[in-house]
Amino acid sequence: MITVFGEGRGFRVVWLLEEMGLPYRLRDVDLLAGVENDAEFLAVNPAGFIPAIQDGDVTMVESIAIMEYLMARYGPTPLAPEPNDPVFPAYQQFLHLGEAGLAASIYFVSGARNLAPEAERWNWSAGQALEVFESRLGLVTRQLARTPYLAGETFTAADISVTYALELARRNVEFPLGPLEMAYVARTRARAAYHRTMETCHATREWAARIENR
Ligand SMILES: N[C@@H](CCC(=O)N[C@@H](CS)C(=O)NCC(=O)O)C(=O)O
Repeated sequence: MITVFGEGRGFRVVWLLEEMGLPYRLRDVDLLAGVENDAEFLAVNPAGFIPAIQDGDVTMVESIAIMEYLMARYGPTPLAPEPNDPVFPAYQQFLHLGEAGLAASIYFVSGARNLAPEAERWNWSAGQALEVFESRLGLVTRQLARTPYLAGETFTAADISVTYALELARRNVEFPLGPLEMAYVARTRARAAYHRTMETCHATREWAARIENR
């Protein structure tokens, strides 16, 4: 049984597990309450960030690396096109751009806007992170003008990676997504596995409901 520690970007991992139909359990990690007293979690990830997984003897962090591990170990799966598939380069690029370009940047904008002291909310680094997010988002928009999914005609793990980042931007910093991205997110969110993921990820669900009813 695979254990996923923490939501946040763990949402991607749970979504992938749901898409692949693999058994797992989600173990809550409350970052806001602080992890210093959560000895079980700190034994898994002494650095204290989420998500982490345990799969038998395997312990891993980094949501994209975890997804690649799960697809390689328990695939093959259409969520990960083969290297000789013409869509593979786009798949690989957007799988990583979803975290390294998009989520990693907007996460710090979100921290500044939602957690920082008032005077720090619009600081220079948050502005730089927002610019990085916007420039990378341009690549997503360009691709979505050509194809319904980031690697072409079919949904892949790159869409899990990027959808998570777009949802984070929309919910946490009220980033105004354009019509192509809004239609794309509506498409990826319509998947049955996304709905099951939302059922499991109660903290994400509650946070999303609070924002959407605001
Ligand atoms: N690149 C990592 C980012 C992990 C990350 O920053 N997670 C956030 C929550 S989604 C976190 O644990 N933040 C608290 C911390 O870094 O101490 C991934 O994709 O898993």
